[in-house]
Amino acid sequence: STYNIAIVGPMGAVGQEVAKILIERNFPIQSIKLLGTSANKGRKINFNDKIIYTKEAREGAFEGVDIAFFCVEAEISKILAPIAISEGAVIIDNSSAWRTEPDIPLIVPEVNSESLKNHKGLIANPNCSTIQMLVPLKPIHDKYKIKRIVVSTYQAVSGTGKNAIDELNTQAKAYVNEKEIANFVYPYQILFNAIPHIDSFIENGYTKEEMKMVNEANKILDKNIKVNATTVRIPVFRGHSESINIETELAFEIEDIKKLLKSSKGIAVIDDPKEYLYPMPLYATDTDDVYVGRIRKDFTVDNGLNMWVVADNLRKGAALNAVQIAETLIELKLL
Ligand code: 2RA
Repeated sequence: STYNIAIVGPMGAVGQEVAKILIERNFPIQSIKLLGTSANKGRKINFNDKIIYTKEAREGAFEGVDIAFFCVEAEISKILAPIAISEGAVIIDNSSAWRTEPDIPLIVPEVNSESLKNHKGLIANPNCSTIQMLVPLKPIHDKYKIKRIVVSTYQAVSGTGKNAIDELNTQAKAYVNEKEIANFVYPYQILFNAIPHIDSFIENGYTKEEMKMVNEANKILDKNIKVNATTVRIPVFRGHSESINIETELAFEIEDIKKLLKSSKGIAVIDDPKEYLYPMPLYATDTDDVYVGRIRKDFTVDNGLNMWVVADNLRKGAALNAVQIAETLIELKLL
Protein backbone atom coordinates (compact mmCIF):
# COMPACT_ATOMS: atom_id res chain seq x y z
CA SER A 1 0.00 0.00 0.00
CA THR A 2 0.98 3.64 -0.31
CA TYR A 3 0.78 6.44 2.24
CA ASN A 4 -0.30 10.08 2.43
CA ILE A 5 2.76 11.93 3.75
CA ALA A 6 3.28 15.41 5.17
CA ILE A 7 6.56 17.19 5.88
CA VAL A 8 6.16 20.01 8.39
CA GLY A 9 9.04 22.47 8.00
CA PRO A 10 10.10 21.39 4.50
CA MET A 11 12.41 24.40 3.95
CA GLY A 12 14.83 23.67 6.82
CA ALA A 13 18.01 21.59 6.64
CA VAL A 14 16.31 18.48 8.08
CA GLY A 15 13.02 18.93 6.19
CA GLN A 16 14.87 19.13 2.89
CA GLU A 17 16.86 16.00 3.78
CA VAL A 18 13.64 14.09 4.64
CA ALA A 19 12.21 14.90 1.19
CA LYS A 20 15.46 13.84 -0.48
CA ILE A 21 15.63 10.55 1.44
CA LEU A 22 11.95 9.66 0.88
CA ILE A 23 12.63 9.90 -2.86
CA GLU A 24 15.99 8.09 -2.70
CA ARG A 25 14.48 5.18 -0.75
CA ASN A 26 11.43 5.03 -2.97
CA PHE A 27 9.13 5.41 0.03
CA PRO A 28 5.56 4.23 -0.89
CA ILE A 29 3.97 7.68 -1.24
CA GLN A 30 0.32 8.12 -2.23
CA SER A 31 0.40 11.91 -1.78
CA ILE A 32 2.76 14.49 -0.25
CA LYS A 33 1.89 17.73 1.57
CA LEU A 34 4.53 20.31 2.46
CA LEU A 35 3.34 22.29 5.45
CA GLY A 36 4.99 25.47 6.66
CA THR A 37 4.34 28.74 8.42
CA SER A 38 1.76 31.16 7.03
CA ALA A 39 4.69 33.29 5.87
CA ASN A 40 5.93 30.40 3.75
CA LYS A 41 2.46 29.54 2.34
CA GLY A 42 2.37 29.12 -1.43
CA ARG A 43 6.14 28.59 -1.82
CA LYS A 44 6.98 26.40 -4.84
CA ILE A 45 9.04 23.28 -3.98
CA ASN A 46 10.21 20.70 -6.49
CA PHE A 47 9.47 17.25 -5.04
CA ASN A 48 10.51 14.36 -7.28
CA ASP A 49 10.13 16.56 -10.38
CA LYS A 50 6.66 17.67 -9.33
CA ILE A 51 6.01 21.28 -8.26
CA ILE A 52 4.29 21.36 -4.90
CA TYR A 53 3.07 24.51 -3.17
CA THR A 54 3.55 24.71 0.57
CA LYS A 55 0.40 25.01 2.62
CA GLU A 56 -0.01 26.46 6.09
CA ALA A 57 0.46 23.96 8.93
CA ARG A 58 -2.76 24.51 10.88
CA GLU A 59 -6.11 22.95 11.88
CA GLY A 60 -7.42 20.78 9.04
CA ALA A 61 -4.09 20.55 7.24
CA PHE A 62 -3.51 17.02 8.55
CA GLU A 63 -6.85 15.55 7.46
CA GLY A 64 -6.12 12.37 5.48
CA VAL A 65 -2.41 12.40 6.34
CA ASP A 66 -1.05 8.99 7.38
CA ILE A 67 2.50 9.96 8.40
CA ALA A 68 3.70 13.47 9.25
CA PHE A 69 7.44 14.17 9.52
CA PHE A 70 7.82 17.11 11.89
CA CYS A 71 11.03 19.04 11.14
CA VAL A 72 10.36 22.14 13.24
CA GLU A 73 11.55 23.44 16.61
CA ALA A 74 10.06 22.19 19.86
CA GLU A 75 7.73 25.16 20.48
CA ILE A 76 5.97 24.67 17.12
CA SER A 77 5.80 20.89 17.56
CA LYS A 78 4.15 21.32 20.98
CA ILE A 79 1.34 23.32 19.32
CA LEU A 80 0.91 21.36 16.08
CA ALA A 81 1.44 17.74 17.18
CA PRO A 82 -1.81 17.40 19.17
CA ILE A 83 -3.72 18.88 16.21
CA ALA A 84 -2.11 16.47 13.74
CA ILE A 85 -2.80 13.47 15.97
CA SER A 86 -6.45 14.52 16.44
CA GLU A 87 -6.74 14.61 12.64
CA GLY A 88 -5.47 11.04 12.37
CA ALA A 89 -1.80 11.43 11.44
CA VAL A 90 1.06 9.43 12.98
CA ILE A 91 3.86 11.88 13.75
CA ILE A 92 7.61 11.33 13.68
CA ASP A 93 8.98 14.38 15.46
CA ASN A 94 12.59 15.58 15.13
CA SER A 95 12.43 18.16 17.91
CA SER A 96 13.28 17.78 21.59
CA ALA A 97 9.65 18.52 22.59
CA TRP A 98 8.51 14.98 23.37
CA ARG A 99 11.65 12.83 23.74
CA THR A 100 11.64 12.48 27.52
CA GLU A 101 7.84 11.99 27.84
CA PRO A 102 7.58 8.50 29.45
CA ASP A 103 4.86 7.22 27.10
CA ILE A 104 6.37 8.63 23.89
CA PRO A 105 8.62 6.11 22.11
CA LEU A 106 12.12 7.48 21.40
CA ILE A 107 13.43 5.31 18.60
CA VAL A 108 16.64 4.30 16.84
CA PRO A 109 15.39 1.41 14.67
CA GLU A 110 18.66 -0.59 15.01
CA VAL A 111 18.47 -0.21 18.80
CA ASN A 112 14.89 -0.34 20.15
CA SER A 113 12.32 -0.75 17.36
CA GLU A 114 10.33 -3.05 19.69
CA SER A 115 9.36 0.11 21.64
CA LEU A 116 7.34 1.25 18.63
CA LYS A 117 4.67 -1.33 19.47
CA ASN A 118 2.80 0.80 21.99
CA HIS A 119 2.98 4.16 20.20
CA LYS A 120 0.00 6.48 20.57
CA GLY A 121 0.43 8.40 17.34
CA LEU A 122 3.62 10.29 18.19
CA ILE A 123 7.16 8.91 17.91
CA ALA A 124 10.18 11.02 18.85
CA ASN A 125 13.39 11.02 16.83
CA PRO A 126 16.40 11.24 19.20
CA ASN A 127 19.02 13.98 19.11
CA CYS A 128 21.55 13.46 16.29
CA SER A 129 24.51 13.03 18.65
CA THR A 130 22.58 10.38 20.62
CA ILE A 131 21.62 8.35 17.53
CA GLN A 132 25.15 7.97 16.19
CA MET A 133 26.45 7.05 19.66
CA LEU A 134 23.86 4.31 20.34
CA VAL A 135 24.03 2.49 16.99
CA PRO A 136 27.51 1.03 17.72
CA LEU A 137 26.99 0.80 21.50
CA LYS A 138 23.85 -1.37 21.23
CA PRO A 139 25.56 -4.59 19.98
CA ILE A 140 28.42 -4.04 22.45
CA HIS A 141 25.96 -3.55 25.32
CA ASP A 142 24.00 -6.68 24.38
CA LYS A 143 27.16 -8.80 24.43
CA TYR A 144 29.41 -7.19 27.07
CA LYS A 145 27.03 -5.06 29.21
CA ILE A 146 28.15 -1.42 29.25
CA LYS A 147 28.25 0.17 32.70
CA ARG A 148 29.67 3.62 31.89
CA ILE A 149 29.96 5.91 28.84
CA VAL A 150 32.09 9.06 28.61
CA VAL A 151 31.58 10.90 25.31
CA SER A 152 33.02 14.10 23.82
CA THR A 153 31.45 15.40 20.63
CA TYR A 154 32.76 17.55 17.76
CA GLN A 155 29.56 18.80 16.13
CA ALA A 156 29.01 20.30 12.68
CA VAL A 157 27.30 23.67 12.27
CA SER A 158 24.48 22.11 10.19
CA GLY A 159 23.19 20.76 13.51
CA THR A 160 22.19 24.35 14.29
CA GLY A 161 20.52 24.85 10.90
CA LYS A 162 20.87 26.66 7.59
CA ASN A 163 21.66 29.97 9.29
CA ALA A 164 24.79 28.45 10.86
CA ILE A 165 25.89 26.88 7.58
CA ASP A 166 25.60 30.34 6.02
CA GLU A 167 27.53 31.89 8.93
CA LEU A 168 30.51 29.54 8.53
CA ASN A 169 30.52 30.20 4.78
CA THR A 170 30.39 33.96 5.32
CA GLN A 171 33.19 33.87 7.89
CA ALA A 172 35.40 31.78 5.61
CA LYS A 173 34.86 34.23 2.72
CA ALA A 174 35.52 37.20 5.00
CA TYR A 175 38.77 35.58 6.12
CA VAL A 176 39.91 34.92 2.56
CA ASN A 177 39.03 38.48 1.51
CA GLU A 178 40.67 39.88 4.65
CA LYS A 179 37.39 41.42 5.75
CA GLU A 180 36.09 41.71 9.30
CA ILE A 181 34.62 38.41 10.60
CA ALA A 182 31.23 38.85 12.29
CA ASN A 183 29.26 36.31 14.33
CA PHE A 184 25.48 36.30 14.85
CA VAL A 185 24.43 32.65 15.25
CA TYR A 186 27.05 31.64 17.80
CA PRO A 187 28.37 33.69 20.75
CA TYR A 188 31.83 33.68 19.12
CA GLN A 189 33.44 33.30 15.72
CA ILE A 190 33.15 29.61 14.80
CA LEU A 191 35.74 29.70 11.97
CA PHE A 192 39.07 28.29 13.27
CA ASN A 193 37.46 27.87 16.68
CA ALA A 194 35.85 25.28 18.99
CA ILE A 195 32.88 26.39 21.13
CA PRO A 196 32.09 24.15 24.17
CA HIS A 197 28.50 25.37 24.28
CA ILE A 198 25.63 23.71 22.37
CA ASP A 199 22.06 24.71 23.24
CA SER A 200 21.87 26.39 26.69
CA PHE A 201 23.56 25.81 30.05
CA ILE A 202 21.54 24.47 32.96
CA GLU A 203 22.15 24.76 36.69
CA ASN A 204 24.35 21.63 36.97
CA GLY A 205 27.06 23.11 34.75
CA TYR A 206 26.13 21.02 31.73
CA THR A 207 24.34 22.12 28.55
CA LYS A 208 20.95 20.84 27.38
CA GLU A 209 22.75 19.11 24.50
CA GLU A 210 24.93 17.19 26.97
CA MET A 211 21.94 16.25 29.12
CA LYS A 212 20.05 15.11 25.99
CA MET A 213 22.80 12.54 25.37
CA VAL A 214 22.60 11.35 28.97
CA ASN A 215 18.80 11.20 29.28
CA GLU A 216 18.14 9.82 25.81
CA ALA A 217 20.82 7.11 26.12
CA ASN A 218 19.28 6.01 29.42
CA LYS A 219 15.77 5.94 27.90
CA ILE A 220 16.71 4.16 24.66
CA LEU A 221 19.50 1.77 25.67
CA ASP A 222 19.53 1.16 29.44
CA LYS A 223 18.64 3.36 32.39
CA ASN A 224 21.42 1.84 34.52
CA ILE A 225 24.30 3.00 32.34
CA LYS A 226 26.26 5.98 33.72
CA VAL A 227 26.61 8.53 30.90
CA ASN A 228 28.75 11.68 30.90
CA ALA A 229 28.94 14.06 27.92
CA THR A 230 30.82 17.12 26.67
CA THR A 231 29.45 18.60 23.45
CA VAL A 232 31.47 21.03 21.34
CA ARG A 233 30.73 22.96 18.13
CA ILE A 234 33.50 22.94 15.52
CA PRO A 235 33.82 24.60 12.07
CA VAL A 236 32.66 21.61 10.02
CA PHE A 237 29.59 21.91 7.76
CA ARG A 238 28.19 18.37 8.01
CA GLY A 239 28.95 15.28 10.08
CA HIS A 240 29.29 14.95 13.84
CA SER A 241 32.31 13.21 15.33
CA GLU A 242 32.41 11.62 18.78
CA SER A 243 35.18 10.28 20.99
CA ILE A 244 33.48 7.54 23.01
CA ASN A 245 35.02 5.79 26.01
CA ILE A 246 33.11 2.93 27.62
CA GLU A 247 33.56 0.43 30.44
CA THR A 248 31.85 -2.96 30.25
CA GLU A 249 31.01 -5.59 32.87
CA LEU A 250 32.42 -8.42 30.73
CA ALA A 251 35.92 -8.73 29.24
CA PHE A 252 36.33 -8.44 25.45
CA GLU A 253 38.97 -8.75 22.74
CA ILE A 254 39.35 -5.88 20.24
CA GLU A 255 39.12 -8.27 17.32
CA ASP A 256 35.77 -9.56 18.62
CA ILE A 257 34.49 -5.99 19.02
CA LYS A 258 35.48 -5.21 15.43
CA LYS A 259 33.82 -8.41 14.16
CA LEU A 260 30.67 -7.59 16.13
CA LEU A 261 30.49 -4.04 14.75
CA LYS A 262 31.22 -5.15 11.18
CA SER A 263 28.29 -7.58 11.36
CA SER A 264 25.87 -4.99 12.79
CA LYS A 265 23.34 -3.14 10.60
CA GLY A 266 24.02 0.52 9.81
CA ILE A 267 27.67 0.41 10.89
CA ALA A 268 30.85 0.67 8.77
CA VAL A 269 34.17 -0.01 10.52
CA ILE A 270 37.01 2.08 9.10
CA ASP A 271 39.98 1.24 11.30
CA ASP A 272 43.49 0.82 9.94
CA PRO A 273 45.65 3.65 11.34
CA LYS A 274 48.78 2.31 9.61
CA GLU A 275 46.98 3.08 6.32
CA TYR A 276 45.62 6.35 7.71
CA LEU A 277 42.13 4.81 7.63
CA TYR A 278 39.70 6.20 10.23
CA PRO A 279 36.27 7.93 10.04
CA MET A 280 36.12 11.65 9.19
CA PRO A 281 33.06 13.95 8.73
CA LEU A 282 34.16 15.22 5.33
CA TYR A 283 33.79 11.69 3.92
CA ALA A 284 30.71 10.69 5.95
CA THR A 285 28.64 13.54 4.48
CA ASP A 286 25.68 12.40 2.35
CA THR A 287 26.06 8.75 3.40
CA ASP A 288 23.88 6.57 5.64
CA ASP A 289 26.27 4.57 7.83
CA VAL A 290 27.62 5.26 11.28
CA TYR A 291 31.40 5.00 10.88
CA VAL A 292 33.52 3.53 13.69
CA GLY A 293 37.32 3.60 13.97
CA ARG A 294 40.27 4.10 16.35
CA ILE A 295 38.90 1.04 18.19
CA ARG A 296 41.37 0.41 21.01
CA LYS A 297 41.54 -0.68 24.61
CA ASP A 298 41.53 1.83 27.43
CA PHE A 299 44.30 0.21 29.50
CA THR A 300 43.61 2.37 32.54
CA VAL A 301 40.57 0.27 33.59
CA ASP A 302 39.62 -3.45 33.51
CA ASN A 303 37.27 -3.54 30.50
CA GLY A 304 37.74 -0.14 28.86
CA LEU A 305 37.25 0.67 25.16
CA ASN A 306 37.78 3.82 23.07
CA MET A 307 36.13 4.46 19.70
CA TRP A 308 35.89 7.37 17.26
CA VAL A 309 32.37 7.53 15.75
CA VAL A 310 31.30 9.72 12.81
CA ALA A 311 27.96 10.11 11.00
CA ASP A 312 26.11 12.60 8.80
CA ASN A 313 24.04 14.48 11.42
CA LEU A 314 21.35 15.46 8.89
CA ARG A 315 20.95 11.91 7.57
CA LYS A 316 21.36 9.14 10.17
CA GLY A 317 21.37 11.86 12.82
CA ALA A 318 17.93 13.11 11.79
CA ALA A 319 16.15 12.60 8.44
CA LEU A 320 17.28 9.04 7.64
CA ASN A 321 16.49 7.82 11.16
CA ALA A 322 13.01 9.40 10.89
CA VAL A 323 12.32 7.75 7.52
CA GLN A 324 13.64 4.41 8.87
CA ILE A 325 11.16 4.75 11.76
CA ALA A 326 8.34 5.21 9.20
CA GLU A 327 9.59 2.17 7.24
CA THR A 328 9.63 0.13 10.46
CA LEU A 329 6.07 1.23 11.32
CA ILE A 330 4.96 -0.06 7.91
CA GLU A 331 6.96 -3.28 8.27
CA LEU A 332 5.53 -3.99 11.75
CA LYS A 333 2.04 -2.97 10.60
CA LEU A 334 1.87 -0.28 13.28
CA LEU A 335 0.25 2.46 11.23
C1 2RA B 1 22.97 20.36 17.23
N1 2RA B 1 22.29 18.18 18.02
O1 2RA B 1 23.88 19.77 16.64
C2 2RA B 1 21.90 19.58 17.94
C3 2RA B 1 20.56 19.74 17.30
N2 2RA B 1 20.54 19.26 15.97
O2 2RA B 1 22.87 21.59 17.29
